[in-house]
Amino acid sequence: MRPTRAVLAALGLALITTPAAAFTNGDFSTGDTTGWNVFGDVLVGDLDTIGLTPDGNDRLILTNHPDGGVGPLSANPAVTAASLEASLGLAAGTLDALSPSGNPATEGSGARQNITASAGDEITFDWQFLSRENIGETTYTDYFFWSLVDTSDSSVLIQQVLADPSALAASASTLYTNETPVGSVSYVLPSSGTFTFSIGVLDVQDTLWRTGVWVDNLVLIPEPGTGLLLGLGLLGLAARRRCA
Ligand SMILES: [Ca+2]
Ligand SMILES: [Ca+2]
Ligand SMILES: [Ca+2]
Repeated sequence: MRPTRAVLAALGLALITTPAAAFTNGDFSTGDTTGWNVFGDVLVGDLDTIGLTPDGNDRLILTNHPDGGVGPLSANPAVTAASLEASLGLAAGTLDALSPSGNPATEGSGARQNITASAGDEITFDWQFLSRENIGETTYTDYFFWSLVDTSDSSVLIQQVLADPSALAASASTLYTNETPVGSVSYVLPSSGTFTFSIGVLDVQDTLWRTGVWVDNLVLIPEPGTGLLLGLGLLGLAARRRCA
């Protein structure tokens, strides 16, 4: 049976509005870490998990606990920086090199997920960094980073520290004394492929004075032209068939 113009138009609209690929469970609405490989102290929970007032929205929470008498928030403690580096597929020395003070990363936690995407697609996500480290601390520079590595040749697209104690201000958290504002990342992919997206939070210099991070709303936005052109192409095909 020949497809009707209406069917083809609907297909065209679907191509315009449906993302080509996406993060699995990027909003953590499953209430767990489905779709993610996690290492160390990582769990899904609302803001009360990190000592703030809950708002009904689950996030991915990563910490570098334990710290003194405060244990991990999940069933698992933070792992050594060397172990985390290997688990996230990062080159040896990456986590020391990222340390804002240059002092060594000691222990932490992280998460990773592979995504397939095209050049021009945009990765976006939200985050917040909370810590018992002092505001402006320059020795024990606990930090939060994200990384994108091409799985085909292990080339690094970006490895970036998103927060450290220099960005802290006072917090109302019952678990951490200081926090950053909520941050948002937006990154347009320069190439197509399959990429390992990873995030992590590290203790630096010692394993004390805890830090926690939440991450949420991970989205892969298709490059605007692709879907639109496909959709318009199908509409054009439908129109031509109708006239034939
Ligand atoms: Ca969420
Ligand atoms: Ca620790
Ligand atoms: Ca620390």
